[in-house]
Amino acid sequence: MKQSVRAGLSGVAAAAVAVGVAEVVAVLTGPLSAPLIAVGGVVVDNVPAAVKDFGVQVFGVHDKTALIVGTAILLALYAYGIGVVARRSWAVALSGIGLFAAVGVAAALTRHDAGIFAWLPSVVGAALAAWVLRLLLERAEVAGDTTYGKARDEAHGKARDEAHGKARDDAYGKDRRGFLKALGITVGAAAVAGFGGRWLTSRQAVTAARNDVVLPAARQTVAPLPAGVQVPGVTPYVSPNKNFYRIDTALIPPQIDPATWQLRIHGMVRNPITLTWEQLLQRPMVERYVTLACVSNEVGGDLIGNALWLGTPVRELLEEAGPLPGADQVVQRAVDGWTCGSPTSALMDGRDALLAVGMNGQPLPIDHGFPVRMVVPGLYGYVSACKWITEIELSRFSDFDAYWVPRGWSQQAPIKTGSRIDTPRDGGRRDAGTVVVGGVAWAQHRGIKKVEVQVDDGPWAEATLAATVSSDTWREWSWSWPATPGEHSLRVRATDGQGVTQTSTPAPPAPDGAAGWHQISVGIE
Ligand SMILES: Nc1nc2c(c(=O)[nH]1)N[C@H]1C(S)=C(S)[C@@H](COP(=O)(O)O)O[C@H]1N2
Ligand SMILES: [Mo]
Repeated sequence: MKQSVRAGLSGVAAAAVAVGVAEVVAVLTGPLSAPLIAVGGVVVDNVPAAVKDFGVQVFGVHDKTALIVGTAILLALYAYGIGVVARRSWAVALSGIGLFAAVGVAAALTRHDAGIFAWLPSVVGAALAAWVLRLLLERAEVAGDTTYGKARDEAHGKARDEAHGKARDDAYGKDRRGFLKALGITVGAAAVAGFGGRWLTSRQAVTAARNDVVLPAARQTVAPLPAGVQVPGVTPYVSPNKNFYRIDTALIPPQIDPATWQLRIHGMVRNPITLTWEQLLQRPMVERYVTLACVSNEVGGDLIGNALWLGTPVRELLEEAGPLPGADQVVQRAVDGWTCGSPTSALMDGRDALLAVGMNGQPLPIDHGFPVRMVVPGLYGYVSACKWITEIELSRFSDFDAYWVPRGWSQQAPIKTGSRIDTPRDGGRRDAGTVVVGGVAWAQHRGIKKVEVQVDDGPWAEATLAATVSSDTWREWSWSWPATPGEHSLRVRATDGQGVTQTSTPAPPAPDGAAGWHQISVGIE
């Protein structure tokens, strides 16, 4: 192995130590103070919108994993370079490591929960990395020609003299094995530290507090689901919590202990209100099925899900607070500083906008906003569904742009009518004869009046709508297709409760939601 490669790998191993040790320190200083997470968080908040949209499109709900892996790869390349440079100049390498620490510290200090020790993980990690790099380089150079350490000189003085001799070969072989072993041990230790630290952090999560939550009974419960809401082969009418799509900017979901949670309702109101968790739970609770949708959902995509939410009506709270004239925007702020803004009118027009504490009979999952989030039928998530909410501020659209608005998304974004074919799958094959085509259609708060399917350029055929519980959820549908052999394309379009049919003109998700008809290809044999 070439000396420079050994040096590069030493750099990578040292970086692994930095990251791993930082995770352990972060157990004490807060999960967002670990450099990889802190830097990733800064990237999330600052990358150009187009890059992030690309990330969501390509990686969907795995965009966070992709970001962390990407950051780790960049760091590995950087560390490789530092390792190589260290052979020539230890001073330059040290500055490189210092720069790594500085970036980590800067990122950690800007995160929302930054405590006074948020800088510690990066600094401790970098210091240990420098030490480990030095040790590894000394080992790496044992078989080389540059100037590291007495050990090398002793081992090699002899070997070099017996040029091309067996002794030298042995020394090289032993050195190489010794070096690889040292490298392996270092990376192994770093991994144990990293995953151990992360595991300890997750144990500190509010999981225990969440397990202790006893949800209040609802003042109005929903009737049991009617028979026939579900079409066989179509996505479940109610999305289980563990499969429910997740979209947010949080690399680690905020950990909020309900005991310390508070909601402040303020801004342009007559009576500012502060609610504790206990007070919130004492308010009247209702149960409602509401289908959430993400504005990033592509035509045919799966960033949409339906759940039974338990929560208190937002309208009643707002009425108590008393919005002042002109307060046309309700800004919702999460504990991590993320914001969204909904029209005040939408929250007070009688629809079931909820401050939700329960999802499908469970306390909100941590990923979905524990302990409290907003759910508003008919508005995309980024303008209404604030998770980990701690503030409601009455404001004006002309005075405040929420998180996604300066990033190129519309201030207001009602959910567009949509429909999707779930069965058959795109590219699927079936035997000729009757093929049941099925899927979902949604126009939250307007309801679905009609779904139609078109085969190739044939006439539009009306599908059978499944039962539903309200206009606020999606609706399943099916259509029996007399399928003939050949390659066919199937298209779907829905008409909402107001009689408006989905436009055929495609639109990308930005700035206010994708449009166009979902189309699939099916081969009939
Ligand atoms: N605090 C916070 N709330 C948030 C977001 C976020 O990034 N941070 N993302 C919103 C978006 S874009 C959507 S689509 C919904 C998704 O909710 P879910 O993850 O529970 O499906 O949450 C909304 N609430
Ligand atoms: Mo979203």
